[in-house]
Parts: sequence; structure tokens; C-alpha cells
Amino acid sequence: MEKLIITAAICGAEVSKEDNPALPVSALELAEAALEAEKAGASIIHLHVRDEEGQPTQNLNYFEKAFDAMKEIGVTAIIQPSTGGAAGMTWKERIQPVSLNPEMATLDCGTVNFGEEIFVNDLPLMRKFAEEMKKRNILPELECFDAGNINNALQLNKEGLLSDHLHFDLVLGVPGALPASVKTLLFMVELLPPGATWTAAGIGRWQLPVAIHTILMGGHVRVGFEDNIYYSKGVLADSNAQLVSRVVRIAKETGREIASPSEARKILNIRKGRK
Ligand code: KMH
Ligand code: ZN
Repeated sequence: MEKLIITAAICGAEVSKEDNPALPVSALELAEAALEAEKAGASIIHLHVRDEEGQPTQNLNYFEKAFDAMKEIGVTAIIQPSTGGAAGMTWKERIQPVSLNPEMATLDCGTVNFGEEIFVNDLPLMRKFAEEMKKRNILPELECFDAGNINNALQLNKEGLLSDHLHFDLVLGVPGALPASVKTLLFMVELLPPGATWTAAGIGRWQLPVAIHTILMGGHVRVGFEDNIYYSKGVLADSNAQLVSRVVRIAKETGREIASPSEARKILNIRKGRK
């Protein structure tokens, strides 16, 4: 099996310090959390940013500050900004971090109910994101919250809007979208085209079981506070790195080695020339 790429989704847009005081929000906190997660075994940092009030924002300045802080303290992992932002943001707000020419960025592949809200990703919006990423040689991580989202990604691919290598993130357990279970994970994976790589992320209490099954199935794993703030039932996680470390321990016990950032770049076919 390929070495395991671990993505640390360190902040997200939906949780707050009230939910877990260890949530990183400032540029420095994000950078420190990223470095700690990388040292624990993460090779991708999925990045959302917050303003001074801790509210989600897609403002370029905040992304720039977080990128700079990460570079400054020695983060070498792939920094993957979100273009999803928070439900309700316009596409113009959401697309801002793409102009930093990151190696990767998320590309959300369909409209879904997202808790009490609707996360809007129609095909014309998806095309705009895909075109901009293609132009800038950014590898999109194709975020799929439900089975139909995979079809949308394949439609973009048919239209020539994606890169040669397709990389999916199967996000299972968002309230309103596809629930997490071994059956739904398998169902999603079987819909993927040959040659594609995939990561899976389970929301809330599904983070750990999805990670365990994914390790055994040969996929890659995403953990972190964006998707889950607990270490175990009723016990808050101390840090994103703590969640990454557990995945590393489990993977090693099963004989699956952990990919370094440069190995992750090779697996994902991230070409030189990206920032
Ligand atoms: N916060 C969610 C509404 C992404 O990063 O691209 C969307 C999200 C996906 O987190
Ligand atoms: Zn996200």
C-alpha cells in the first residue's frame, strides 16, 4: 500500500474556542498547531482562517499572515487553504486564497445541507474554482460530501477543468449529507475513477472509525478540530497533533508507513513550480 498521507484540518469554520479552548485561530496559533501536527506525522495542513473576533473569514490578508507564519516557523507540509469557507459566503469571498498560488486547495463538489444551513456549490461555481486552480497549477482536493458530488467532479474532469491527477476527500457524517459508516465509505470509494487517490474524513465521533477503516482500505486520512474536537467520548482533544499521533500509532500497528511532506507531494503528483 501507498504510504499514508495524513491531513490535519486544524481549525475549520464551524467550531470555536468555547467548544474547545485549544482551537488555533490567530496566525501564530495556526502556525504552531500546523508545525506540531507536521511533527506528529501530518503532511497536509487543511487551512481555514479567522478574524480578530474568531469568526471565519476568507479574507486574503488572514491567509497571507497564516502562510507567512507557517513558513517562518518551519512548516514544510503542504498548506491546503479552504475555498469552502463557511456556508453562506459568496464565491468571490471563498476563492481569495487561490491567488496565493498554494500547492493545493479544496474544491467543493456539490450543494449539500450542512447542519441548519445550505452549502452552495453549483456547477457554474465549481467551474470558476476549477478554472482558476487549473490556470495556477494548483491541485484541487475534490471535497465530496455525498455520492452525487463525485459525479460533479467527474463532469468537471470530462470538461478538461481538472489536473491530470485526481485527488478526492470523502467527507462523511456532515448532518444533512451522507452519513458515515463502513458501507457508505465503501460505496463512495467504489465510485472513484481508477488512478485517483482519496482521503476520508469522518465528522464528530466518526473521525476515528473512518480513519481506521481508511487506513486498512489504502486511502489517506484527515483528522483535526475542523471535523472533531474530542479525543474520546466527552473528553476534549488537547491538540490537533494529539489526533494525528493516534492515527500514526494505529497505522504503524497495521504496517502502514507514514508519508513525509515530500513523499505526499510525489503520491499526489504535485509538480514543482507550485509555491
Ligand atoms: N466549512 C464548510 C462549509 C472546505 O474547506 O472546502 C466547508 C468546508 C469545505 O470546510
Ligand atoms: Zn474545510
